[in-house]
Parts: sequence; C-alpha cells; structure tokens
Amino acid sequence: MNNKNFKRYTVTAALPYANGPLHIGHLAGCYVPSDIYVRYLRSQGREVAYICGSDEHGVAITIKAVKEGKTPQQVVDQYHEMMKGSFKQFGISFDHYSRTSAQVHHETAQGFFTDLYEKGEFLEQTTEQYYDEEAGQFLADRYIEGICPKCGNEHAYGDQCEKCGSSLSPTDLINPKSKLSGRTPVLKETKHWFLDLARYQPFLKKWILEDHADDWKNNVLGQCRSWLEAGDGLQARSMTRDLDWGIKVPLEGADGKVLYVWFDAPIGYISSTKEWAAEKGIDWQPYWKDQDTKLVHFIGKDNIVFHCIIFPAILKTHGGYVLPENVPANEFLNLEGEKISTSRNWAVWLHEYLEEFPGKQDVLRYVLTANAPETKDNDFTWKDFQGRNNSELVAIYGNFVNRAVVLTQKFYQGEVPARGELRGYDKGVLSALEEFPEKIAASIERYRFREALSIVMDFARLGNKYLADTEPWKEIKTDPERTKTILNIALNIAANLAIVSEPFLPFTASKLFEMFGMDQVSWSHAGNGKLLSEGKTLGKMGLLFEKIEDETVEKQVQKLLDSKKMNEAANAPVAPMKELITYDDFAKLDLRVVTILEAEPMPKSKKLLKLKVDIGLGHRTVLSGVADHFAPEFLVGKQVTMLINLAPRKMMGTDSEGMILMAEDKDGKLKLLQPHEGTANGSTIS
Ligand code: B3M
Ligand code: ZN
Repeated sequence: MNNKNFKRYTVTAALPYANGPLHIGHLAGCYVPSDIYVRYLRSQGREVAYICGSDEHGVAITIKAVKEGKTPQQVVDQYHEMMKGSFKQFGISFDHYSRTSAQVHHETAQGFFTDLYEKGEFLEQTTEQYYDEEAGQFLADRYIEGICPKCGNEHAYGDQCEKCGSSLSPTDLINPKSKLSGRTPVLKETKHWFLDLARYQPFLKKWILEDHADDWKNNVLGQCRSWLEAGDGLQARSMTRDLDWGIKVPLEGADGKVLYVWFDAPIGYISSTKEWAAEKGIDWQPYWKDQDTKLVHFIGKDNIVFHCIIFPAILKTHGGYVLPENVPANEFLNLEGEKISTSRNWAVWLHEYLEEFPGKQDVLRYVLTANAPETKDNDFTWKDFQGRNNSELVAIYGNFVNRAVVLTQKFYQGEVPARGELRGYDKGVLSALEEFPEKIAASIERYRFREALSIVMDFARLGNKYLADTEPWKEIKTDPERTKTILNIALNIAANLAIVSEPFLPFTASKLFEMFGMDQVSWSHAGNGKLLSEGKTLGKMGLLFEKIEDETVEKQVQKLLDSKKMNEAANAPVAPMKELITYDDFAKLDLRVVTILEAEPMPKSKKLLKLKVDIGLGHRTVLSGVADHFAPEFLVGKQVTMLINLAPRKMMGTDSEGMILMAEDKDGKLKLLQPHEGTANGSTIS
C-alpha cells in the first residue's frame, strides 16, 4: 500500500530509558527524524498519533538507582520529567508521552503475556542463570558484563554487544563479572518463560526479507538477515527475569519474577496510545488494529532486533494488530570522533545545550539532520556545528530571508509590493519553486531526511541567488517597478521556504509564519508562487540565525576534554596493593606527627623543597619532591606525618633526614596527611 492510501499513521519513537538526561545522540537517533516525519504528515493534513514515553523498567534503571542511592521509582520520576521537558524544548511534538510505570501499561503488558501464555506460546524452562552470591540475587543480562565472543569487546552486556550489535546470552560472555559486586557470578537454577522465536522464523523471513526487501533500509534489512539466516536460526529468548523492579509476571508461582523489559517496553507504545485516546475521548484501537493504519517505529540500530523480530512476533501471535510498515532505524552518532558515553560524560546534554545556546534549538536540529547517521555511524563536531550554522543557516537561509524582508521594509514600509511583468529568469525561478515541495516530500516519504533537508537548503540557495543576481538594492535606483516584482517574488519564495522548513526547523518556520501572517499552514500551499497577496503588511522579524564565534565552540570542546579528564581520573584504576609484609617489617617504621617550620625551594631543582621540621625530638632537614604541588608558604606551620627513621639520603649536596608522607590521588594530585588539631609533635603513629 503506498502512503497515499493509508487512513492514519501511528508513529512511535523509541522509549528512552529514564535513567539519565537526553543527549544529542538521542535526538539524532530517532527523535528528530520521527518529528520531521510527523510534522510533514500533519502539514499534509494526515491523521497522526505520534507516540512515545519513558522506558522505566529494566536494569538500566536499577543500576542507576544503586549508583545514586535512590529507589528505582525516584530515579524514573526524576528523569521522566527531565526528558519530557527536553523533548518539549526541542520541539519534538509527541501527541502523547507516557511512561511504562503507568498502571495502564502494567495491565496492557500483563494482558499480552497472559494471552500468549494461554495460547501456549511460551516454553517454560528451568535454566541455569547467573547468580551473584554476594548480592544475593539473580543477574539480569545488563547486570553481567564480559568479553564479547564475537568481537572481543570487554564491556559486552549479557544480552547484547553494543560494539558489534550481536545479540548475546549471558553464558556466551567470556570472563563474566557481576556489575553489582564485581565478582564472578555462579550459575543457579531458575524457571522462566521463553518465546520460541524459531516458531515465527518462516513468517518473519517472508515478512521482512521478501515483503519489505524494497522499502526497509539496508542497515535494518542487513541486521535482520544476519539473525534470520544465521545457521542456528532464531534462539528461544526468555521473556521474564528475576528482578523486583518491573511488571509482575501474571502467573501463580512467579513471585520475584518480572516481565523482561524488552517484552514490556514496545507494548508501551500501545499503552501510551490508549492513554492518549482516553484523554481525547476517542477509540485507540484503529491506531493499532486497522489495516489502513501505517505503523512506523523510529529507533536506533541497537533496538532493531526488538522492533523487527520480537515485537512483531508478539503482535502477530497475539493477533488483531497491524505490523510495522517500516522501521527506519538510524545508526549511531559519535561525538568529536568518540562514541557518546553517558558514563564517561562524553556527551552534549540537551539541557546544557539549551543553557549555553538559548533559542538555538533549530541550529542543533539542522546540524543533527544534515549529519544524521542514516546509513552509517556519523560524527558530530563543534567545528562542523559552527560551520553549518555560519555558512548555511546564516549565510544562505538567513541572509536570503533577511534581505527580502529588510528591503521590503526599507522600500515599501513592509508591504508586499505588486508583481509586474515577469522576465524569463523570474519564470524559471517560479517554476523551480513549484517543484521543490514534491522533491522534498519524496525524500521524507522514504525517510531520507538528510537528503530532504539538503533540498530545502537548495530552495534557500535559489532565493539567495535570485536576489544576488537581480540586485534590487541597485535596481531601485533605475527601475522601481522591476524592483517591486523582484521583491514580490523573493518574499513568495521565502514564504514557501517557511512551509517546507517547518518539519526540520519548526522554531524558524513559526517566526516566518507569524511575520508573513500565515496561519493554517499546509504543505499543499507550498509551490504556490503567489502565496503572499500584494499589499499584505509584514510583521516584525527578529534575526533568524546569528554567527557562532570560534571561541564559543572552542569552549565546548574544552569542556568535553575537561570532563573526560575528570572522568578518567574518577574511573582510573586504584593502584594495586604491594606484596604482603610481616608485622615485624611494619614495626621497624617510626612514624610521627611533625610540624613544618620552614620551607624554601631547593636551588637548581624544579621539584624539591627544603623543609625544616620539628619532629618532637628536635629539628630535621627534609628534601621533599613537592615543589609543583605546594607553594612553600602553604606548608609552613602545617602538621603532617613523617617517617623519621629513614636512613639519611644526600641529594644535591644536602642530607635529607626522613620522609614526609603524602597521599597521591587518581589524578596524580598530592594531599597532605594531617592529624587532628592539637596533636603534639613527636606523637607516634602505629
Ligand atoms: N529503552 C532505549 C535504548 O535501548 C530503549 C528503547 C525501548 S523502545 C520500546 O536505549
Ligand atoms: Zn561484540
């Protein structure tokens, strides 16, 4: 069925885990693309349900809760609100944003499970699962980390290797470790309910590799093919877990077990639709059950198996649901040449972007679309962000619209001037204008948003070139009538540009709609060279885009490098313990509390300070390699700890009689070891 015949659209965007703030990788992966698609559909007057919500179960949440010393509910409450806010601020125009901890979702997901259970679709298997004896709990896939057997990645999870995309089982991992205690887990028996995916393999192979061979993206088909044509075929996968946070398994004897997060999360799209429809007082079912509904899932590549294999198998087996017409998954966005990582704080956080670049949401939407990882991983650099803003948005798009509007304000008091006789060039430009909307639409319909946006920019170039070639600022001196025609055409190009820009640059488009007095905007109006009637008065228009200076982006790069350094220090491995010594070895050390009386740089040395120390038994001279850690005056008067019976060592002609003890932390900084106030010099330390 081609697009024109669908009566309505259900468009979903992956439910983000509510375990942290959103970053540019989220926007690039599926939220900007899905928003572009939905805005375009809406501007065509199509009936759309744009559905999302927070994914609040799974170990991504419980690991965060442990890390932050909070309950899982506190974690999801915090980040659900934060993410909802960020989406809104970036113009991601969901019709409904729910959350999987909502009661409606628990009921819906349990309903699906019970339906499949009663149909005998589950294999009940008692298997051995990794158990952390120290933590006293079974380990879900994401609680286990080890070496990926396929690519050697040392941080592969129990269910998936993010590096090579392989879907794994925990026992595939080499040298598995528990993320709870860090210890090696043991295998222990536990009962779970498995979906025997092999049962659905014939249907999935035909549905994906034949029926959708021509309209699904190659990166998606490629991953599905690797699963569907793998020698050992689709493996049964457990749809329940031993966890106390999640949706209870609706069966007798299943205490302490919850639904696997990837069983429940995609069903969250349905629950969210139910919630939305209830609020609107409409029936949710057509959006999920009518064959003339087009269902599209926007996701990142790491979610392909769950959206193309497992969820469709569940929908198909349950019966009565439409299957996704397309799953246009994006690849990953990297940042300054490295993988975006929340744990290493190597990310551009949306909330921080908004603080540092207020009002520039469209610039980020633009750059993330122009560089979208649609077919392969791509890289976001601040230099490119600046370059595209300055040389495309400012120099072409903004320059064109600004000139057309400012000249109209200057020559015609802001009124759209009358169009006189057209010349050949004018006619050429107006016929090009007629063709742009269809070209852009064709790319959007095929989920090629980078391509669509580049055509929008070609449209802006057309306008920019038209003004540069006709030079109305000169023409006005010799041919005022001609100038009116030029600016009339230029303003109409700008008004059309606003319509086709809206899916990509909603904030810019709304400024233009307001200035042009265009309401009830529809895609069908685009291509019309006479959108603006003569005599129409233009509203005020602020600057659409402004230049971004070098130091602005250099500051962002430095911020990344600083946070990386801090994180490396924070996560640097602690120095390993030295070999064991006996008590007698320790008893030989004479450690005392002492006071530094004098401190001065050691001549001809960058590292050494010469200290005079009161050890309680008299004064000693100590040479200490702390010159690049402490200023001499900082040390004078400080009580520290010292090894006083270390044999004297001559350094640079001076005897050093002992050693001041220091702590060196992970980032190499030295810290004094200072006793409580009022400890007498010479006090022994044992
Ligand atoms: N919560 C997002 C992720 O894998 C995951 C998507 C669920 S969509 C139903 O990062
Ligand atoms: Zn791997």
